Amino acid sequence: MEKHFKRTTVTSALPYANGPVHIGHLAGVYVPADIYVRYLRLKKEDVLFIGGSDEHGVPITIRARKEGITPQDVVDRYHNLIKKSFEEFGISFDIYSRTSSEIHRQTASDFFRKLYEKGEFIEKTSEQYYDEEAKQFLADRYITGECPHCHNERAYGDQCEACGTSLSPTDLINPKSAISGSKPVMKETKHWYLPLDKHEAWLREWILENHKEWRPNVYGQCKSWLDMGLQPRAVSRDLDWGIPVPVEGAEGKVLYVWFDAPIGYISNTKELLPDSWEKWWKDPETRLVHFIGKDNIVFHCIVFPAMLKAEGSYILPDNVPSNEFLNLEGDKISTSRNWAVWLHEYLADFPGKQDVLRYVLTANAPETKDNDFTWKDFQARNNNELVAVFGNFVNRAMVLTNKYFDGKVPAVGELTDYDKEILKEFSDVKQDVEKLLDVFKFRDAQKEAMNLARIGNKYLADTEPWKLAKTDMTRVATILNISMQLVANLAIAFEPFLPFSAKKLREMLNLQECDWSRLGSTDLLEEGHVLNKPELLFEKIEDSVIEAQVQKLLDTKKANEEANYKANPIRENIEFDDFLKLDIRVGTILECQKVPKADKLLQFKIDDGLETRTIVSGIAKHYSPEELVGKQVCFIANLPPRKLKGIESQGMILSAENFDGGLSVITPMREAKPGSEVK
Ligand code: B3M
Ligand code: ZN
Repeated sequence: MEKHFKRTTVTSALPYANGPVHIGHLAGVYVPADIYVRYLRLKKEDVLFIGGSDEHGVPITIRARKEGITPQDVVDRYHNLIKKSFEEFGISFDIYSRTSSEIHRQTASDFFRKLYEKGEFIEKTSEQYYDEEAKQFLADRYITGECPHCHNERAYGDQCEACGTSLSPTDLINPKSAISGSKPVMKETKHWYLPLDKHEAWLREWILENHKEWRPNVYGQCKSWLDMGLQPRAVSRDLDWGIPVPVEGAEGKVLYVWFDAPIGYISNTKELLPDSWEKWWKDPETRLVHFIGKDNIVFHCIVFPAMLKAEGSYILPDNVPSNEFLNLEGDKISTSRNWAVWLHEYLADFPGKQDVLRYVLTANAPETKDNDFTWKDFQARNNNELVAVFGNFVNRAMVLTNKYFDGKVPAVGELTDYDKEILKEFSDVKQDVEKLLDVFKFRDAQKEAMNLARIGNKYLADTEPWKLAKTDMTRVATILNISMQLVANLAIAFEPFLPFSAKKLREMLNLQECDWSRLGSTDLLEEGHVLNKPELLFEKIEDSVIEAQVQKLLDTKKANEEANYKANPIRENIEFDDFLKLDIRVGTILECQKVPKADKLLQFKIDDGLETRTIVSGIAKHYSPEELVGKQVCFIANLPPRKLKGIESQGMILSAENFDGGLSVITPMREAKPGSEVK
């Protein structure tokens, strides 16, 4: 039995206020959340849409340090920029607030204290890296050193960006403090932990048994976390930016950003509705839905629910629709590499074209797998779909009605079988779109809505009213009445997806209100209804405009390459004998397979001329096993063996690393005998 809810609280992930927002944010979280909320509002359901900026965390302090300003300066700048971008794109939050607000500090502190008093935390002392010069503990991101897997010398304490491996600071070879450059020492520190292991049993049942309807990517990620077994998680940090841990003996410690950020949803609701916020968070008849990106799944499906449950008075999320990632022209979007289409820049280049981007991002939404945004596809969808299908149909129907009936909706006469067929096709549209929106299938839902315009175009092309005008005006009237009903349906159906264009279309149609309940009706416009002047809804985007955008990205790529070259200059000369110490050989790959539970690693069996060697290499993100078997590679043959995920690796396969982090395995130009020396 489906549960009945009285109201819905919709949240969308709080973006970090350490940079502007880009198309990946919009596609992954904010456009789908906005479509959903607009849809519920149109159905006259009680819904609240909560957003805000996430203003704590280490990346913000790093940015502040780099620019020589305070963390508060950083978040003030970006919070305002982000807020404005969302407004401009029609993301219709009921509130967009921030986690540096006083009400949030209060709410998060109270939340922590309640868990603390209930005995829901455990306290643990551990050793962590400490910078004696700067006199502070070092967050993982503040420690750099050599990656133990790929030997990149600029790996961070939490991750090596070259090979993608997750690290902990103690894994690094030759760790260095990013603050003072000194070698950090180990020092004891006390923190509070949420014992997730104690929550495992109910989480298992709640997700794996009771929420099988969650998207497969969400369900699957939760399952793999739960199957690995949950561990206690620290909810405090040694840092000078954040909400102070509100208990005694916690000087210099703040709440971990992932502890306070989701509470931000609650604080922002409180800020908006000081007297009635509780029913949106505590009434079992409220449905809570979190829109997030895939890197936030564990926090929203496991950690935050455990916090809410431990607190005791809150409801748990009913669904957590999470998208995969959107790439840009084949590469991962990256703020630090400026590889993105920033929303404020898009608007400067394409003023008034918010809906075009909304349309393209939904049509190409990364709902089930990572997808790619390309400017060519953007142009094609604009020109071939919005202009040629949607805009063209609306324009033809309106222009013809103007021409033959003076801008008044004509009377419908006797229907032909073909008319009936057409009318039948769009009578199901409401049900079809709703069915898809209810299960968060936004791209298919938008396709259904677009189908109305396709039907309309075909109808006009098949009936050719302009040819009948001389002979049969009654027939022309019927055709244009049906066409205009279709146009009016488009204005309703697209309201959640393309709010700006839907509004413009309603104005052209002289329709005051958007009545969703009447979607699919064939009498939306009465006979004699006076239309306003038609305007173009969409316009063609020329090649030159697209080329300019592509050029902008090429320039970014070039600048990144130059910057990288500067950051990685040719190293100082070495002795020839040092080179001779390296034993590099050619080998032929006999077998290759993925290493279970390590998404970066491949395990090889390599013919090295004498015997078969096992080598483990962090290139799984760049090559599939099938494309490597039978190929020749170059590898270092005289490194001491080391264990990766329990497998002993006897050597290191050589790859060229592109400036953007892509890897390209080195192979001899002509086939060489396995075991040949490379010199
Ligand atoms: N700021 C991470 C992110 O933007 C984080 C989300 C918080 S949601 C409570 O991906
Ligand atoms: Zn590495």
